[in-house]
Amino acid sequence: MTLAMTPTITAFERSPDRGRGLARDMRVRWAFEEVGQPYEVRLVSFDAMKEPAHRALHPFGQIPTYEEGDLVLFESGAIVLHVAERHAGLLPGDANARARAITWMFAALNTIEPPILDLQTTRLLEADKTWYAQRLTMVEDRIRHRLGELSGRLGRADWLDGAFSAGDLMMVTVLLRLKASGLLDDYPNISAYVARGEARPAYQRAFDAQWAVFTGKPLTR
Ligand code: GTB
Repeated sequence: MTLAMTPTITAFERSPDRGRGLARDMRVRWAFEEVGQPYEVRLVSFDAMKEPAHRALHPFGQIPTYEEGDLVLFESGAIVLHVAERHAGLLPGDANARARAITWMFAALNTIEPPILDLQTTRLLEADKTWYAQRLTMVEDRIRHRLGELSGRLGRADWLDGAFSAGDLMMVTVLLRLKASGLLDDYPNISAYVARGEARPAYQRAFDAQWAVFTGKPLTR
């Protein structure tokens, strides 16, 4: 039976972040851990991701992918939503609350993540341009603008809409990419929100699993 199958996802054989949880398999691993679904991971090299066998799973030659019987998915948001819809624990039972949690998933991916990706592209690929400093300021301002809005909505709440949901899972993984930049420091409620996500046992199990891929050994906490 399809539901009884153990899903397999793909992840970097050697992640550029050295296993620090920033690649997008992390959000899928975290979702599996939250709902208690065992999963397998097939590691792929950068070359293998561009080969026809992997492109048959992922048209853009990226990770993560998801395979469960004859179902193949790509896009981390779609995979997390699939996991959340099929297991209890990541989406509320009430139909309106469920729709709002899914809205937060989209907000994380479509509204908060794009300027964060712009920041990384700017730093990695545009540092030698004459306009680098202006571009950096512009992109950082856009991020601060969104963080201010998010901070205002979150207020003193623990999570974005009642109990922890797939919306929070997605938002925390997106915000984590900003942690090293220091940009979160001006928003204490967002920093605390991210820390609450990281403190969840399911997050820690997921983090440890992808850390072990890179280091070959478990993390000592
Ligand atoms: N929209 C897609 C999704 O959400 O699944 C984006 C998938 C994606 O960008 N995958 C990246 C990839 O496969 C890995 S996560 N890149 C290889 C390629 O495109 O050839 C992006 C990522 C990579 C590395 C770090 N890091 O080391 O800090 C963080 C995030």
